[in-house]
Amino acid sequence: MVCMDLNDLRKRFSPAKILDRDAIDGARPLEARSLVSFKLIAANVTRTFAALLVILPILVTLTFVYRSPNSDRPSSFAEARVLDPKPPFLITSESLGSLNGSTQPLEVQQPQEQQQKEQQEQSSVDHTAMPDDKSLGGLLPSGFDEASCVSRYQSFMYRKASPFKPSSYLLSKLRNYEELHRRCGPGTQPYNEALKQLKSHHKSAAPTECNYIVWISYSGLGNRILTVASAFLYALLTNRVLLVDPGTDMTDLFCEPFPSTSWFLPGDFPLTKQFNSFNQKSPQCHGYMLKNNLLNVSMERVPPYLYLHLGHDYNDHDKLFFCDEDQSLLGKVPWLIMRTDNYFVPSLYLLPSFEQELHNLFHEKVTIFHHLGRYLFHPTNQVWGLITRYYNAYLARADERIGVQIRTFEDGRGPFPHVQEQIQACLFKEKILPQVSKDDSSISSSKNPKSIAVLTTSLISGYSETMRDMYWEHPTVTGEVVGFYQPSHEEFQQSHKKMHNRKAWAEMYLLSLSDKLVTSAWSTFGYVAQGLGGLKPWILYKPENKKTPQPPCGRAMSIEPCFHAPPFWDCKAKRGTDTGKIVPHVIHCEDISWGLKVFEGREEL
Ligand SMILES: Nc1nc2c(ncn2[C@@H]2O[C@H](COP(=O)(O)OP(=O)(O)OP(=O)(O)O)[C@@H](O)[C@H]2O)c(=O)[nH]1
Ligand SMILES: [Mg+2]
Repeated sequence: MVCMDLNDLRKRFSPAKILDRDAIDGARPLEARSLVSFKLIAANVTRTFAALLVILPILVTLTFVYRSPNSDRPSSFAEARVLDPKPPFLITSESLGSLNGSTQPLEVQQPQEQQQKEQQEQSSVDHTAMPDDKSLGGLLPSGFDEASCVSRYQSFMYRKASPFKPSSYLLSKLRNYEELHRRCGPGTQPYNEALKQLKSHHKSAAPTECNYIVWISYSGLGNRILTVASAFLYALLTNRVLLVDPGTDMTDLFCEPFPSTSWFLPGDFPLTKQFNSFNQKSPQCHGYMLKNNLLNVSMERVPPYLYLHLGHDYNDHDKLFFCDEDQSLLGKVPWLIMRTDNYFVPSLYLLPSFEQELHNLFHEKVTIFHHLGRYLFHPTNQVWGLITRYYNAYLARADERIGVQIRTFEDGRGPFPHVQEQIQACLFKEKILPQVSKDDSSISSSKNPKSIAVLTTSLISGYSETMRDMYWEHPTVTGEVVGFYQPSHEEFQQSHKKMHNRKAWAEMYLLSLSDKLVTSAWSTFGYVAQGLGGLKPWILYKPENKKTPQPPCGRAMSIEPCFHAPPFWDCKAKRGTDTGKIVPHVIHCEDISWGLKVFEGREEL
């Protein structure tokens, strides 16, 4: 294992330049909010005037005024605000349409018939000309029934517009992939043909029209989101079709991402029963076969399927997956069955055969999970209900939203005083929150002080409660008011429970809607939030020996997740090497010195 001193790494980058980047991360919320307000208000105004035109002729005059060149439609956020006294960004049940924790439209009573009709009309709109913001810059395809997955086309109302635009090459690659998935997905003739190979028990595969990568559901939810994204990128790079094992809860959490087909592995897939027993000693395991000379790169005849063991405990033979020679062998195998709990994307960059394509797909290298995550992961209506109800109730009205994700890997439950101290030290030192004043008698003169909503997520409630009490008991030195909100405290991981996982997903998503984000080292839960949000978080470093780390936190170098268990192998020279030093844009992570992450390069700072 190659370790690297993080201080060495940090010293290489200038803090002054980091500040410039802060400005980019923090600059969007007003723009996004004004856009939402503008859209909702514009829609309301249009409807109201249409009705008034029929009923009251006198309003014709007003209509003229409205249509006069100077008062055409509200052209800016400021103007829109005047028309709508409601806080900007507050999404009403009307605008949410059929969202009610169910995939069915809301039951609408007689007097609301008109409203229902409008909703139906809205959901049958042809999206071929979807506006850029609604389609997330063209990432999202058209052709979905909106009501079945409300989050897909409503996420833009809650998110800041991404500062990163997907490349046109990525967009065309996604559209081609969707076509491939439609042609080869479950139930199609090529799929049935490929299945025959699995059922035939022949030792070697005949070429198939379509090849597949099957993702086995494994590990905590944060890890699963990262590994599905990794497997999808691998599918894009190798022209395979990604099929997702639904496990116990994947269909309850995520909508279908590809139109007119399914990414879920059908229930009768012949290998599903073996998923649990696949391991590094399975006769079909890629690493096992290499180790026992049952497979070699010059082989013409390959098995119909291979099991890829890419979990954190994988061995040197399993790791040969990350070598070009092995990729050319794997390319001939119709079915690859993958189990991983790691975001392995950074190491794909180190394969010469993938490198150029990755550059073409992602001009901004750090946006891989950001774009693929926004493209793939749409909360189901049940989870979207959890997200939007919480957002509208507690976060929508704040002037600034801060996300703080607290995950400890200590023995025992906590709260731990050294972690409490660390959180506070980080928030103050980095000026994420204002200090509290010792002078309790000082009263803010403003009737409407700036409000900051802090969304905390943690398995326990203690940390958030202490901070909340502190900001209630003392004024801030700036006069700002600070509220703390924590949606759940599940006490411990309970992955077998539906509502537990729904809440975990909702909380990752809510964190991603923050203006600024603080995450915990080592946590994939935090990586998902930062990646979806396009936020460079402050990372709370992992405490050692129950002591508050110094410094308590540091700014991440990029929004990309960290690959916790990368290989350290030079495939060409066939010897160990530090894979964090091969290309400038794949370096060691801030929170795990032996991990790898994608980084833009010096210019990013
Ligand atoms: N609701 C909620 N659940 C959490 C929180 N932190 C951890 N969990 C639960 O614990 C699981 C932890 O697994 P991951 O999602 O992979 O997150 P992680 O921080 O990388 O943790 P490990 O995988 O256990 O190392 C989550 O999926 C949740 O089930 C939290 O803040 N809120
Ligand atoms: Mg994890």
